[in-house]
Amino acid sequence: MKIYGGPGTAVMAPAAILEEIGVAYDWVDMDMDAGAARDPQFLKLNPKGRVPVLIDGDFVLTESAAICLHLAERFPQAALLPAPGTHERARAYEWMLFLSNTLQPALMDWFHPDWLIADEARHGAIKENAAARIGRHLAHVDATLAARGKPYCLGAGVSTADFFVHMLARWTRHLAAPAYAYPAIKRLTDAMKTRPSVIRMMARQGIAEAAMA
Ligand SMILES: N[C@@H](CCC(=O)N[C@@H](CS)C(=O)NCC(=O)O)C(=O)O
Repeated sequence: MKIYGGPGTAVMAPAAILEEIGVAYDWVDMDMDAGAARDPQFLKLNPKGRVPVLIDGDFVLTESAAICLHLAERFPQAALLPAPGTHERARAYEWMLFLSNTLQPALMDWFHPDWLIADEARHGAIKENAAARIGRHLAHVDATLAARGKPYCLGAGVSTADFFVHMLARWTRHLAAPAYAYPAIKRLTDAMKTRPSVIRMMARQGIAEAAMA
């Protein structure tokens, strides 16, 4: 297995899941600021010009959430997803889809208003709008976790969704109201930060503990 990403990017969750499973993998550390995702060689792997990319033998897979789900299904012994066809499995999909198609894009709008509109004078308004959406989505995550009364998205056991929440929560650390301000999200991310897999992923990507907030 090989995974391409830049430290702290959307590779965090899949890489932590590789660590959790205990499978050996090569980490391809890309310099995102230098435009490594737009390098012609990399674009042959992922024409979308985004990380992460997983190489599983001769199989190439993109999209962070898809990689997490693929790894959980390929290595069922790690028990990162409930049994197929169950309501709990559907709940896992519900979490993964909400996180990746609602919260994650709002975060990308906050980080990259320039991807939406060139006029810098309007970037402040875009960020403000994105921050408001992020706040609503975090409040929803927090309320859902609190209502369940258990630390993880699906209850007592860790799943792919918890690795995703841990990753996206870190991305909010520079917002006025970061994810860690929400008690149930903080409980989840505190639990994730003590997992050896997450600690190994952070170390391998060179992400300092202090920067985790
Ligand atoms: N939908 C994709 C989005 C991934 C994405 O946006 N990755 C960012 C880093 S977090 C990226 O590759 N950006 C390219 C760049 O900054 O040039 C996924 O979830 O894998």
